[in-house]
This record gives sequence, C-alpha cells and structure tokens, in this order.
Amino acid sequence: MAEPTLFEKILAGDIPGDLVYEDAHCAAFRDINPAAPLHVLLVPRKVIPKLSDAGDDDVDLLGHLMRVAPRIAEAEGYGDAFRLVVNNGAEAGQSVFHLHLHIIAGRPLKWPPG
Ligand code: IU
Repeated sequence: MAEPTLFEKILAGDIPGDLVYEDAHCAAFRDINPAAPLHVLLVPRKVIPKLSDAGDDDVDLLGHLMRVAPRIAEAEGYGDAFRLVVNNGAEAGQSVFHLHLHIIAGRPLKWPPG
C-alpha cells in the first residue's frame, strides 16, 4: 500500500482540515494558506497524482468535480465570480501530488495568472 497523500489524510480526518463539502467521490476544504478570501481545494477521493495522469475511466469523476466546484462557490457566496486552477506538475506550481482544483474568489483576479 502506498503512503496516504496529505489530502487523503485530511479527507480521512487524520489531519485537521476545514471541510466545506463532501460526497462519495470528493471533498473540499479550505486552503491552509489562502490566496484569496475564498480559497478551497476540491479533491477527488481517488488518488490521481496530477491531471495528466487521469485516464478515460476518470472522465465521470472529472466531470463531477466540474459540477461540484460551482456549487461550492455558490454556497460560499461567490457563485458569480470565481476561478478554478489546476497546477499540473512541479514547474506549474503543483506541490501536493493528489489532483485538486483550487476554487479562488473574493478579490479581483488578474489575467494572465502569474
Ligand atoms: P498545489 O497546486 O499543489 O501547489 O496546491 C497545494 C495547496 O495545498 C497549496 O495551496 C497549499 O497552501 C495547500 N495546503 C493545505 O491546504 N494544507 C496543507 O497542509 C498543505 C498545503 I502542506
């Protein structure tokens, strides 16, 4: 068995996390180092290290995440303006290798991102 990822431990309650959403397929918790007034990480329970590792079998799961993310933003009061970010790979800024969507909102968001 592989060592559980940090996010598996948070989802399992083994490490404290501020959960805002959970269902059978994914869960979301507040980022420990928020980049905006709303900064939630939406994480599939299935460990896919990064988006480019997802396979055709994961299409339903990925679609589910894209359906859940706006609902979380809405529930948090930011349904009209939020940003989703997936960092894929260390050079793109990924530091935790368990696929996650950043849901960011609550301040003006510049384009292009840095
Ligand atoms: P990244 O896309 O892999 O870089 O995002 C990882 C995020 O996980 C990052 O925004 C961290 O602040 C966040 N995080 C966390 O919420 N709790 C933790 O214990 C650790 C990182 I370590």
